[in-house]
Amino acid sequence: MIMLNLTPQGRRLRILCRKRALLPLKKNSDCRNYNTMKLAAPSPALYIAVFLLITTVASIGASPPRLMRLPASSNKNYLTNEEHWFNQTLDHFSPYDHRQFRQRYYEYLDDFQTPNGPIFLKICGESACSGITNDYLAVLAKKFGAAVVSLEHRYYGKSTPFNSSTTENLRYLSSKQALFDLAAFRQYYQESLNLKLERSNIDNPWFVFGVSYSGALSAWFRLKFPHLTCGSLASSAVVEAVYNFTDFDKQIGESAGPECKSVLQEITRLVDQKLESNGKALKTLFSAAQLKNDGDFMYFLADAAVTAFQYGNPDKVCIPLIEAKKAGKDLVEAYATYVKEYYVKSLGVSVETYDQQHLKKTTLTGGSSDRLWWFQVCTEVAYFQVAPSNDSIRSSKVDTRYHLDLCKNVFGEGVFPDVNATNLYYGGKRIAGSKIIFTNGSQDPWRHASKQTSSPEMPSYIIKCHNCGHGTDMRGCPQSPLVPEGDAKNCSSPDAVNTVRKQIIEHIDLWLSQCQSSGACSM
Ligand SMILES: *[C@@H]1O[C@H](CO)[C@@H](O)[C@H](O)[C@H]1NC(C)=O
Ligand SMILES: *[C@@H]1O[C@H](CO)[C@@H](O)[C@H](O)[C@H]1NC(C)=O
Ligand SMILES: *[C@@H]1O[C@H](CO)[C@@H](O)[C@H](O)[C@H]1NC(C)=O
Ligand SMILES: *[C@@H]1O[C@H](CO)[C@@H](O)[C@H](O)[C@H]1NC(C)=O
Ligand SMILES: *[C@@H]1O[C@H](CO)[C@@H](O)[C@H](O)[C@H]1NC(C)=O
Ligand SMILES: *[C@@H]1O[C@H](CO)[C@@H](O)[C@H](O)[C@H]1NC(C)=O
Ligand SMILES: CC(=O)N[C@H]1CO[C@H](CO)[C@@H](O)[C@@H]1O
Repeated sequence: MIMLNLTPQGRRLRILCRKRALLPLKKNSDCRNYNTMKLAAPSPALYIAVFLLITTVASIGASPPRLMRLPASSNKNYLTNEEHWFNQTLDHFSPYDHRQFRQRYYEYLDDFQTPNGPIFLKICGESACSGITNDYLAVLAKKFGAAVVSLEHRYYGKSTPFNSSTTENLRYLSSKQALFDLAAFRQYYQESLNLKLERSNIDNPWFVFGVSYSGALSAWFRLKFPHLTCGSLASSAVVEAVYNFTDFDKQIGESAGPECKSVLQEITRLVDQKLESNGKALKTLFSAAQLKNDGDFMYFLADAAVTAFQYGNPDKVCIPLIEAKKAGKDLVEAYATYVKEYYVKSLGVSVETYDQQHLKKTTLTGGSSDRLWWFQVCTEVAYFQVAPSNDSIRSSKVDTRYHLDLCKNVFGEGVFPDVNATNLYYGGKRIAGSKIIFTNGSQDPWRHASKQTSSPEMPSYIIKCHNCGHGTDMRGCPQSPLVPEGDAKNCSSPDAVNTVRKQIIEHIDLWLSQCQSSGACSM
């Protein structure tokens, strides 16, 4: 019943043991042999024994909303973008509903030490997953002789259960369903590999990885399915659902520094005034006349600055604005230039993604991840990026009401996030997991929704440098455009990144070997 196509070119599975010079070598072997583990208690319910293989040409999705905006637009940025598919359960929590949908995944086996090497599950988050990105995970896969597999998040990209995204159709879009997808996929893939290798009841050691929302999924996967993975790297993982996320704006102020912050605040004051006197001309200046709602417009302007800090490009926004201030130039015009030239043109962010009229559209298009992520924000995690009452950078128009109105306008009456329930389910910053590495970038506003202090078996590292943003450990600096293999040489302190990477390698090495010696992932 299972059709396998693990090695289409037949050349990928290697028998040879590779040297991994960077790992401390133990005993007298020149490569660690991660023995297979016996499955502790295979749960038949988890096994998905069906999948189909369809070849379609990969398309590059539109830039995702709010959290991650990384355009990985060229093929050299991927280890692979050859698509594979399998049939996933639509509702994991209903005993009556047996509907399925096609979920897309990728596999990269070039570095795999067959048959017993580790399997790295790279979790895809809130955007189309167009392949396995060539970030620092590529380096880790080489070092550990690992296979890399990656599953597209349900509803995003081509893994769409329905042909439109009405609020009714979005009811199975949640992190809880997504985690179960990963568990089912993990079992399916292991089974496929065993069949391919003509063996049964064997588990390779698995390790999960993710950045940002998928970083949270990575931590939560280890929390909820400890028997299915030896450990987790949760990079810039937003594990705490936050209702009024005022720390976000505060961090932007800290990342900007006093001089840049005060210019940004002055711009917000001027913009707020102009919005009252001649809003239309103001919006036209920013080429954003389509944003009829003032809140949408102010959110757009706030996000344009945020993105520079979040992805390690603080100088792109601060230097021209500070210069304009010193030269006595029109600050609103200077900011409009930054927004149009850098945020829209260079980063490729579309003004439309801020337009609630656009967010209401339920037809499936490349850009529909905006609506999808907002649905997750409006139902589970909030992270409402509201202006703090004192000393804020963003306009006070971007408040709690704005976000709640958006949720209601875009998805309908009664749609709002129950963050308490989310944090009750996962534990938030008090997550009671084990063998999870948390990493954060010092300049990243999202780190305040992450776990920034270590606890037993859950080390937390912060990478401190001028341009260390979201996911720096995996992606280097800056993160857009993507740096192949997460090269850290352009981080203002490569040492800060390399020190944390060394720790990551040690944890992975230790936990994989513990997995091996205990004979089960969960120990
Ligand atoms: C997956 O589901 C589709 C649609 O229901 C079905 O046609 C196909 O046979 C399934 N694939 C496998 C391998 O069972
Ligand atoms: C979308 O799906 C519904 C229900 O499955 C179906 O009735 C409808 O014809 C589909 N529409 C399109 C455009 O495919
Ligand atoms: C969020 O902020 C709003 C407006 O300031 C306030 O009314 C509300 O109580 C806050 N909610 C929480 C959970 O902090
Ligand atoms: C408001 O922010 C300013 C500047 O950071 C600070 O000096 C002041 O103490 C803050 N006031 C309150 C009430 O928090
Ligand atoms: C969420 O929890 C906080 C703190 O325990 C409480 O003050 C608040 O009322 C709760 N909110 C809801 C909507 O239950
Ligand atoms: C890294 O920095 C060098 C020197 O400043 C520059 O030429 C290069 O384009 C930068 N690379 C990236 C990916 O930003
Ligand atoms: C491990 C670590 O460096 N944690 C720090 C992360 O950032 C917070 C807030 O700045 C500090 O309090 C932690 O010590």
